[in-house]
Amino acid sequence: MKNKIALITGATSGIGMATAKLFAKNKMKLVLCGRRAERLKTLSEELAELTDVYTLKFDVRSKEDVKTAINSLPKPFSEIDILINNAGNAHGLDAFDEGNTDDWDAMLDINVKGLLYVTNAILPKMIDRESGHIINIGSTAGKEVYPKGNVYCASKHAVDALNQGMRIDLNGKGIKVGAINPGMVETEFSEVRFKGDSERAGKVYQGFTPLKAEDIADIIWFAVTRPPHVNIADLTVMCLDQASSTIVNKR
Ligand code: NDP
Ligand code: 8X3
Repeated sequence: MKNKIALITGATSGIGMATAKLFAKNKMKLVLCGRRAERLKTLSEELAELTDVYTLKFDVRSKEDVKTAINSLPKPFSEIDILINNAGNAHGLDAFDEGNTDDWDAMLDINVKGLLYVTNAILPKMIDRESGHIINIGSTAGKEVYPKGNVYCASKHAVDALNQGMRIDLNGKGIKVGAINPGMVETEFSEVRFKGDSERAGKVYQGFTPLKAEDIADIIWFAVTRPPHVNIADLTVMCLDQASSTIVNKR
């Protein structure tokens, strides 16, 4: 994997940041993406001691900004071998009839359309090279629907469908496509979902041991280090105490 180039969306936090750190330790070249420039700077300075790093600040919701950013990559970083489609969040946890349409827009625009725009911008060079690996970060929320999960679950079901659709349509073109679907991972995810209410966010993970971002990074690393003929198509992972979106053993 040394010197392979990986582009990670949502590298400023959580699963994306943990993956960036693990990839850097293994000497992969990195393109780190997110909206928070200061975090991108701090992370790239830290990882530059281990590998070559380039940062791109853009909002995945903007089709134009995505295209401009990806097209601006300098030669040493422009041939992306591995795309980690990770940027995404839940916004709100409300019954459907009490839902906030701005939250709905955010989830569908970021988790679904953002993933499409980034993939669309990167794919042509993978097709030309007949080589590449796309990992879509789905969720258990893309496998089942839970109370008040409505639109977030819909966005992750869409990721599940797109993961299958990409794999089908790219079959025979030398490109691996697979999804990693985590259950509850303690990151900034719930802080974002509850709009900065740390107390409410913290309660989500109380009384059991949730997954850590590093657990998912390990699995992503496993997926990208399989032999050329092996593609992890769809992998779901939960912590020991979680059995489904609604069944969590809290001690
Ligand atoms: P975090 O909130 O810690 O990280 C989310 C990342 O997405 C940040 O780096 C953020 O960067 C980026 N992001 C969000 N919105 C945008 C945007 N509009 N444009 C560009 N980047 C954006 O959450 P996680 O690490 O937990 O989440 C990562 C992925 O994992 C998401 O797709 C999430 O749905 C999925 N997931 C998370 C689970 C969990 O329990 N935590 C479980 C299952 C799946 P910035 O703000 O700098 O733009
Ligand atoms: C994140 C996991 O259960 O909060 O996708 O939806 S959950």
